[in-house]
Amino acid sequence: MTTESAHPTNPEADRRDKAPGQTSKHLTTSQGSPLTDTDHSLKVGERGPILLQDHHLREKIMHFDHERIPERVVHARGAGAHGKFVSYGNAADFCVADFLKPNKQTDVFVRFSTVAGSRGSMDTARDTRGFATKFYTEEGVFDLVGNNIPVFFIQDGIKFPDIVHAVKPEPDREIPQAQSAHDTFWDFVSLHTPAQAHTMWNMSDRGIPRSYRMMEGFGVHTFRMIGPGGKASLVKFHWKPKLGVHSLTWEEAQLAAGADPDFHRRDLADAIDAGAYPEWELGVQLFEDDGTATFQGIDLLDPTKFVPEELCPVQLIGKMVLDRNPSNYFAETEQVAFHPGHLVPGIDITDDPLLQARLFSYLDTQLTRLGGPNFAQIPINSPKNPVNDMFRDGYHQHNIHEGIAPYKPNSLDGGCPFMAELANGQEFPALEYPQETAGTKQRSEPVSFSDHYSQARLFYRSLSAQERDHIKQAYSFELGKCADNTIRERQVQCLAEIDADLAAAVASALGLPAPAPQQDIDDLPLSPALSQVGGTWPVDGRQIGIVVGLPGYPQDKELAEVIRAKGMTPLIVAPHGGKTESGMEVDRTYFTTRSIEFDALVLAGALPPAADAQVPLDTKAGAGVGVPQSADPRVVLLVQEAYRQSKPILCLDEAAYGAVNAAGLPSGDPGVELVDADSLPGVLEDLVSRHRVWGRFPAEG
Ligand code: HDD
Repeated sequence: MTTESAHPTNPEADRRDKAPGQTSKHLTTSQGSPLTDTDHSLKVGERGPILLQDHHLREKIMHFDHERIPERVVHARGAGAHGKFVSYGNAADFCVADFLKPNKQTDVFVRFSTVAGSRGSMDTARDTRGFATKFYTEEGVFDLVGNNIPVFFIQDGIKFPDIVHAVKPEPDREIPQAQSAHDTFWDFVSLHTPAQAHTMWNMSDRGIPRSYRMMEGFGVHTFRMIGPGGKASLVKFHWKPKLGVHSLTWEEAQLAAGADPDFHRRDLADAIDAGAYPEWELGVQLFEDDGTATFQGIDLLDPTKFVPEELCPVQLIGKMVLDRNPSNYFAETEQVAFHPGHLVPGIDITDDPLLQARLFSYLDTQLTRLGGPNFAQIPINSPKNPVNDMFRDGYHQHNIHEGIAPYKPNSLDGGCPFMAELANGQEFPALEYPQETAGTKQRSEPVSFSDHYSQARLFYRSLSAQERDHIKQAYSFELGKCADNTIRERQVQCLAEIDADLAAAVASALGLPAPAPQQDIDDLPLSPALSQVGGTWPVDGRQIGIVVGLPGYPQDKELAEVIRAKGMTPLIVAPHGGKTESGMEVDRTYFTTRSIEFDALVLAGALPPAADAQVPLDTKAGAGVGVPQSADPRVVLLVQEAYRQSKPILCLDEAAYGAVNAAGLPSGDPGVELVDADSLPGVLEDLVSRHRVWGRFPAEG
């Protein structure tokens, strides 16, 4: 925790304090002329018509009319942050990239996103998340434009418009927004079966991350790294979050979509404001570049395949910390333009046909989105090293180029600029590996791309029983939203090729017969690393709701302090706004909050009984005779939701336990505990570090 704050639990107030606003002396026109009035148009008399000569009016409205730019055709909804990448130096053996030299520090900007929704859609949609990183290296910009899922829907970029048209809202009524739970999506993916592995990941908990801070990132494709002496290796990039990989429950995701559609955006910004800077380690899986682009039977050029970590461990080569929020969303997060072809010497592409098509798409899309070819001059996109590209003119040209000879060769500019020299011992530019290539021009699918099911099966079977239950529920929900029975049947048939039990559960939820598999699918060795259950992780920035009545819990200040000392963020939740008796600001009221905001609840002191709630209450009495049996219905709802979402609920005394009873929770349930003030911090940290109380709801199958 490093940031000093005047409002430790209210980053919103801090943000406003910090905002510098406009700094010049006067309000001016865009040409700099001082203005004396911006509230009234120039009119004939007090109540007469407006004059066309009112330049300030026309200029102000003209600029406003053009404030929006086209949103990204995919990944329109996103959140960004600045940070630093520090290299461990151990990649220098296999990659000559300057930013991977020992202890080298490089500025970065990261943009996280959903894929399908529009710019104003909710953060918690079930979807893949984009994880795009811009490294401003001394050798130019390197963009790692990845996702939080290591496989992709399609194997060739020519199918990208098809998958995107299928998942986007149906074109007649433009619904549903930001959802894959509709006919056109499942129509396409059940026919185009290479998509089955990616959809399986989407239906898993990975499709609804708890936080951008708790997601892995993957480069997806195989890239090529050039080492000293020109030795090439093939690599897959990984980002490993310090906080572990965690997800929402489906109930939380749906609740947040209404209660806080900006859930992930807010979470990232709040954590950075609170000094809980998110961290990831960058890792690579390294493969020999022996000309086959194959590893243990996996075609490394097929982007629908991943390489389990058990077969090829991830070597960690550096660490990224995000420590600064953007100052202006539009200028930075909206205008940032990534491109998988923004590479630096030492990192090159491979023949993955999805990657090759991407190389065209990302340049092309910016022409429409950012209004011309000079988008690299927008500050967030500009390399931090000198640029001398000899490109000239075009819309939004910001540079005033000197000289008269922007061409090569020239003599009028003394032959400048000169070409870069090869590094010592280097026989070819480290940006362009001299890969041999030959073949017949053809449109075809390689045989090694034809297995569409065995990795989906490997993924499903590697998960815990609870995670598999979530997958069954997700398919049942999504296909349950499809109107066309043929599409449902066809997708359930695809599931039967993956796992009979999964197919049977989903078929039963849809009221369909369980189909038999029609293909022989390989049983690949399982990959326990894929499961998110088990283990403990740091609790930095986790939100703890301290639920109190008013005037408050006598030791609420001390309680908040011990929670903050553990790196978590305490939030006082009280019946109404204001302060508690000890002077703690109320962060959330019973009216404004829902369980989605908290990773755990601490119920402290006597909470208001139902009678105080001004709302009739029909509570179920639970165990614990002798303590209050009723509570404010909004607290009851909070407790019940937190319970269903397998979150810890700790009560500091018998009085607080009354809300647990009123919520009808079974006594002695894991993670619902009566604890004393001394043991609370330890118990809370232990429970929150496991992300959820997994033992509360044993899996069904
Ligand atoms: Fe893409 C944006 C990731 C395949 C075409 N893509 C975009 C973003 C991410 C990805 C993270 C958002 C970047 C940002 O925050 O600005 N895309 C991927 C991954 C893919 C992938 C991991 C497969 C492994 N994409 C892909 C294909 C194509 C595109 C095959 C087209 C042939 N993607 C685009 C795009 C976008 C984009 C249309 C929209 C906005 C933009 O580029 O700048 O060009």
